Amino acid sequence: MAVNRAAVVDQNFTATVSALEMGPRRVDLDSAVREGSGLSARRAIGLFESMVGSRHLDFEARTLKAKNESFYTIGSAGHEGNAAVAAASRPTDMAFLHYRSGGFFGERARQVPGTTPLFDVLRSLTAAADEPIAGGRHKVFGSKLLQIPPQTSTIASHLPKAVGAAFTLERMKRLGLPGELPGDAIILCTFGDASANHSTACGAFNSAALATHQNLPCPVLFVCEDNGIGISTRTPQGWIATRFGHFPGLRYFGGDGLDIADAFDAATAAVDWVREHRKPALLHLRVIRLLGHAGSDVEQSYRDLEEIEALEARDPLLGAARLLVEGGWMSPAEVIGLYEELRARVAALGAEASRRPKLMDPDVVIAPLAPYDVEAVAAEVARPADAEARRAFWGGKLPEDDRPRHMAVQINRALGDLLVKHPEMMLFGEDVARKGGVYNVTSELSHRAGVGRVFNSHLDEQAILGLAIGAAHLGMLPFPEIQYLAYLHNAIDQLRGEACSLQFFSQGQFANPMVVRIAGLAYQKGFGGHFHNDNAVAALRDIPGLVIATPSNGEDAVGMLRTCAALARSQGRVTVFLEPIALYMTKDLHEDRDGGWSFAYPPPGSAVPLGRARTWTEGADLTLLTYANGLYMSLRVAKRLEALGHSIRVVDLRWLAPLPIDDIVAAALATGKALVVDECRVTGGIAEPVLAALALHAPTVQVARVAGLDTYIPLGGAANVVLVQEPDIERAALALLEKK
Ligand SMILES: Cc1ncc(C[n+]2csc(CCOP(=O)(O)OP(=O)(O)O)c2C)c(N)n1
Ligand SMILES: [Mg+2]
Repeated sequence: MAVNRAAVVDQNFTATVSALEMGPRRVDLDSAVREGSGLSARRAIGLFESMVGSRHLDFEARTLKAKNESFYTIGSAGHEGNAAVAAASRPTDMAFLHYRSGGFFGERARQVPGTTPLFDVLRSLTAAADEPIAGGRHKVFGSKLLQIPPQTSTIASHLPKAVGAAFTLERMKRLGLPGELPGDAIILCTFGDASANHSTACGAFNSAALATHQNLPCPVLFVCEDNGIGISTRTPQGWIATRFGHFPGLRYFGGDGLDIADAFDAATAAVDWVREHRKPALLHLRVIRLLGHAGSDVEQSYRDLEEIEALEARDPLLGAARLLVEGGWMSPAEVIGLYEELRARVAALGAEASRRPKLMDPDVVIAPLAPYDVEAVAAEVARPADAEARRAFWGGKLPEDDRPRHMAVQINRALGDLLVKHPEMMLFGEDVARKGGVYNVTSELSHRAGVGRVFNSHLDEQAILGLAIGAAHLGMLPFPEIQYLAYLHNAIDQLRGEACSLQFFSQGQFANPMVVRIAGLAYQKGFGGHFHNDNAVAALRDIPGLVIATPSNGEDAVGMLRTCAALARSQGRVTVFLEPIALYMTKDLHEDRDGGWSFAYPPPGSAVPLGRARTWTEGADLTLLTYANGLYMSLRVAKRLEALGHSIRVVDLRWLAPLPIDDIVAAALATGKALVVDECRVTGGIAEPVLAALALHAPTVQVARVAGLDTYIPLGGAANVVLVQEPDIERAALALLEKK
């Protein structure tokens, strides 16, 4: 049987401390703990207590795991020196933490009266329903009071939002917007050495450095907790210092995380530098990993015993104890007394934590995922903008006084009106500013609202969404734009893993409301190929809690955009607003110049309710269930079918998530026959859930579907053979009409 290294580390500590020789007793606790250091003895003792608390949490996690009462054993052992970063910073410096930041968490909590970090972590380990941040949904470090938003287990995915928050902190000051954090706050994020190689992390370093290059303030401190290894893969010797020692735009600080005085001095220098200069820096904290990657990790399969023992001899708790004992600040007995007292306290709290009720009710589990208070959203939609400001924004010419226009124009106006209504709204993405986006949807908005609010981002979708997440953490209302649906995928974890999970893992205490506008779907004429025509929505449909809006026309687009903004503002929700590129400029429906696809601008205050479909024609023989380009084609086909004597009901789903199930069922039952016209792919498209809903709730209805083939979309005319076309709809409709 493998030796229990936790027990070895534990015994090492007691044995080594007992054998220490105490220096001459000192009681001047406000003196430096070591000559030349800024760390006082008083503070060092406090830090040591936080470190010991963290260590006992790691031991207890394993003890509880052995009894099947804890569900997580990735710990902070060897990293406890990160407590020094908390000591050097303030509880108002928002911190996005690594899973080994137990020392930091405890030390920050020590600065805020009334907090119970040990019990909180124990309840997190045991998935207790009354754990204060995630309510038992994940083992996280998090606290609203401590400005520590919970993080997922995806390494590096929190770095883009840390940069986004830092950037926004300063942008809010420039815009004169009040914030929850003080004006001189900074943003912290911690992560491991292996994580520093991740492209997500590299993108964040780049974003921060680029801000410096552009003279844009971005007070973020990256803290790399370098233990030299990621699970079993070693980080090459010296890599972190080499990589970051001379990174343009990113100031480097290095500290020994095994020596609390040095760690504190380095952290203080780094924190103070970022606070004063409002620029990004990286603190390279050299630490070690004790007890393996997690409880289940057999470290000896990739590290020999000699090395493991050598690391254990460098235990940072021993280093801190030595400093305090040899300096004459604490006796070995006092150190061991503190150590044992904390062991007992953690054990008692652990026992209590494991007795706490667990999450058992599925409704309770998912309650924070997708909050929707219908009345609150309606009230937010109805809340008017300042009429004078609005008139000034539009130069005296209000959009509703104009003639009917196509969708691109109306989305532009809806965005403009939202910018007037929400001073905290920011709109950004690639080329959205002066160019007005690839399709002119945002033209003039930068000019009208100001470059501080509508601006171009650099070319990095993770950075765009990270900025949105970070900005929203600080109370802003971000409208990021992703240039094409195909280009969401290299950043989709920022939506799936991060944005949409935040309310779930914090029970709504933190929220990152946003409306992500994405130009997408297919049928562009003269501009083909897969990447500009992408009809794959499965990856979006899969994201829990995400709202997916697909307007088909200018009128609905405006009303839906208002609903999405209100959902964000009042419920903290995240929406993907998927704009069908091919319909942006479409003005006519049945014939040239009939103006059938141009709509008047709905005056502010009106909106399209979430998850409600729209019936376009009230036919009795057959229902066409569709959306976006499919709606446009279906209306044209319906007219031809009507000419043949058939009575066709055409319904626009408008929302792909949540789907308007009740409306779908009612519309299908009204005719007894339903053809789903899905412009997206057979696999993962919308016909799948629609047909499932009909099978479950309207089994008597005869159904059929037309959908795009499971393929990338080819260039030129070949696109038409893999995408749903009007004749396909017509053929399928006639077949269903004829069916007995
Ligand atoms: C994106 C992603 N890929 C893989 C993993 C699995 N994983 C968890 S921790 C880890 C190693 C991280 O090493 P490092 O950043 O050095 O942190 P450490 O655990 O050493 O503190 C890996 C690969 C993950 N969590 N996220
Ligand atoms: Mg590591």
